[in-house]
Amino acid sequence: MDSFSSVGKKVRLSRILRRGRAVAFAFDHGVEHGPGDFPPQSIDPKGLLEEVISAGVDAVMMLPGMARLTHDVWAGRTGLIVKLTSKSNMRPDDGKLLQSTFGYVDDAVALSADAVAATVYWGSPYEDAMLERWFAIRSMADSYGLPCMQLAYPRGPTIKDRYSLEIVRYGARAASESGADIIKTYYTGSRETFRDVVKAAGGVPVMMSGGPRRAALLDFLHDVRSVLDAGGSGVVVGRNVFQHPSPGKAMKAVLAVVHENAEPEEAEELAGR
Ligand code: FBP
Repeated sequence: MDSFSSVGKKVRLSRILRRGRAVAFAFDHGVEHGPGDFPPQSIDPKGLLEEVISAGVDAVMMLPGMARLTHDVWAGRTGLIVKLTSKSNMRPDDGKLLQSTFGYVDDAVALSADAVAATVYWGSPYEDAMLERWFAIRSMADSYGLPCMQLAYPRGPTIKDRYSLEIVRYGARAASESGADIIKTYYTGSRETFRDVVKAAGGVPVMMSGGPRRAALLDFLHDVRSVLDAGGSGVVVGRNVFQHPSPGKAMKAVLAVVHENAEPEEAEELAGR
């Protein structure tokens, strides 16, 4: 018989991954990069969330404070992933390879989260501290039946190219061996290489991390298509949506690729309309 918490985890996961796929909106940049990341059309948190939620996004990922501020917009309309670690960009360089606690699993439960998320910088000089934090979150989340997403981001002095296949798949494998229920990681630049990342994760759903805004939305939609063709489960996207002149339309295009199997060109038309 399943335990209560494994049932809870399955049910919550199904609120985020629809038939095994999802588009989540990454919205923690106000801390990670600062408000300068948001162009004028995206600076108002509630207005931006209204656009992406109306477009049909499966879940929003944000820090506890932002979830509290905006609950009247997201409640009952989309999944909530509460991210429990972060860091500002104002830190000196040697501190940028560590994320701090930004809330607790209790806060996520209180906010009615469907999942929690935490970053691990694999290869960081602070890898040990980040793993302590990860396992504290993961074991508490397990007891509440809350799925745990790991932002598996290899970065540190030994890592020459954080987007290379060897490094990304190492991070993905390490994430699955550390008990992640969903892995969010960098795109390796091709369908073939991303397929190896998905294989290395051994069955844990792998979602692409959006990354800096691509020159054209169409380029980004092609990346998303390749991730799906490689067996990936979708995308957690921030800048490629909120830095687009029309975030709601960009989100609709991404959703069309992920959930309707639309070709990128066809989906892009939706963003232009
Ligand atoms: P994007 O789609 O904008 O890349 O968002 C994903 C994300 O992981 C955010 O959650 C986070 O704020 C940001 O990227 C961190 O980016 P980096 O550490 O590479 O500057």
